[in-house]
Amino acid sequence: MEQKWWQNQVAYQIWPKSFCDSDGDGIGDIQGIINRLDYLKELGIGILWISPMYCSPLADEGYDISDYYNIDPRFGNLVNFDILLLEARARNIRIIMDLVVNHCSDEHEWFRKACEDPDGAYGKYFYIRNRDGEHLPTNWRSYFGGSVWEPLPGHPDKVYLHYFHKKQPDLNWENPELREEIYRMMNWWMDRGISGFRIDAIMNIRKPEIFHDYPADRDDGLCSLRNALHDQMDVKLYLNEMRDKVFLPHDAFTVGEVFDHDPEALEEFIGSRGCFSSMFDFSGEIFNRSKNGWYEDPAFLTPDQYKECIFSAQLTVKDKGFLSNIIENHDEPRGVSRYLPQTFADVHTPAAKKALAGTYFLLRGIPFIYQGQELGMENVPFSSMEEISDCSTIDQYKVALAAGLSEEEALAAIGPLSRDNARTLFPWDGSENGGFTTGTPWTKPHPAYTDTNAAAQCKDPDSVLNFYKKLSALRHDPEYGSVLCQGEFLPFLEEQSNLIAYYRWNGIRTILVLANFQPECQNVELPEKNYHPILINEGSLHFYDQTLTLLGWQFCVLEVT
Ligand code: TEU
Repeated sequence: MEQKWWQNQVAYQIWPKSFCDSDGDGIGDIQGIINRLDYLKELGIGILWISPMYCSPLADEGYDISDYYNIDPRFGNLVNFDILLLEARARNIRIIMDLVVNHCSDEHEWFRKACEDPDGAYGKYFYIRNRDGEHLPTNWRSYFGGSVWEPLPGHPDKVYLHYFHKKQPDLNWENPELREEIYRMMNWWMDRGISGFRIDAIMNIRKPEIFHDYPADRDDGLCSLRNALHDQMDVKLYLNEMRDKVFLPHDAFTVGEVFDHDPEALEEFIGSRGCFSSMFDFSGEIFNRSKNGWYEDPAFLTPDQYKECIFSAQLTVKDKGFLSNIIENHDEPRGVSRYLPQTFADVHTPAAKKALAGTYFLLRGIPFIYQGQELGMENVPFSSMEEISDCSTIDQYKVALAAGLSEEEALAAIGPLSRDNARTLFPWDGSENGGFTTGTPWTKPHPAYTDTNAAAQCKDPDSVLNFYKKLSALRHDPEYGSVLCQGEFLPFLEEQSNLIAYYRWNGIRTILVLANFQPECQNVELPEKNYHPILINEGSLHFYDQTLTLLGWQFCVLEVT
């Protein structure tokens, strides 16, 4: 596969509302990001994905866009944005924007015009259908709960389609005019100097050719949208059009939020002639998902389950393309809370957090760090629904209650999975509100911010943050960078429980990554070779001939010669 500028990078995701507030209004902003670019530079970041900052009523925290060509005043303006681009470039950091084009906001001009004249040009930008009395066009359930159909404002006889929130009407991608509008907008941002896009919910942009009901799968009489996704028209047709009209001419880096794809079609998504540069590996995030709602999903994975997920993803992709590897994002709980289960006593130690960090970071692909992950931030211990603001979590709480859970049980079920876990304020230091703002923050800081914050960890050479810096540095290392970025992935001792071990190999160098995912020591029988340590999370290594005894939660990277 041809080498590209983005393959050796480390990427970082910012959720702007909670990252850094520069003007004291309690909401993070672009100037706040600019103020923290040196921090990101030191962390070794080369690509910065910023969650949506476009104008938005924030019904879904910016994933409902009312003007694609402007920055929401809460975050700043286009001048701030241009300065951010320049300041980032000066530090060799490229910015990618979040592209949310399955839907826009119901406050977008297009939707307002569609409401004024549903039969006019803008009516064709959306899916508007006549309503047959009480009967809705289909029984599909929105991702955020309830029917996907909502009465069209001003037209009680009509309904419009929304796969997500009712304030997020789906855009009609079958309309070539709409597609051209979107490509024009994307090129406008590319020409402004961004380097690509993270592409939101993209598998949803095409619908089934014929809209019809599917068997209901819950008592609400509705059915999962997975049925519609299964029957959708070929999504790659428009993704390839997007690639040809926007990505290729700009040599963009693009990472798709791809769910439910056909594994056979992997190369068409991320192969050398695929529609995207990369796509996220969500195998750990979607593990054992319940049909009844995500409140029933497992709150954590055992190390062996986690290994099964990441190994199978790696072995499916092999060298066909580059996955983007994550342990968390703005939609997921904190990685350390999900993959370091509290079934182990005292599991959230720096050693264990570093072991998890090293394990996912050195997989083949592009490591993404979500803000605060590099500090080892944990989930929020929610004690009441009043602390929850995410629309999807509120919906799932209701689903759990409807399924018969008590209020206490419902809160306990959604708490460890809520999207709000990752959306707390970034703890910059131990001062009031973690140094996030000089004003009153829009939400409470994480209760652990006095212990877990960037300033304290910068100073501590053994901190989780400084370990992430070492991991980043390895990707740029003149000796090891090439094998760690491009080399093949080969499982090692896959059957050994609570051990996650793999080789990276490029025909020139062989690297062995070993992580002991348990508090007890664990012996690893190594083939007869020489092993030279490149990185250890904590302690020293204990070799007895070909046996390596790893301490509890010990992680190491060895060169094999
Ligand atoms: O998430 C998409 C999303 O919610 C998926 O989990 C969805 O369930 C999937 O497409 C099912 O196959 C993105 C954003 O990351 C999220 O924050 C937004 O709320 C959402 O899109 C709507 O824009």
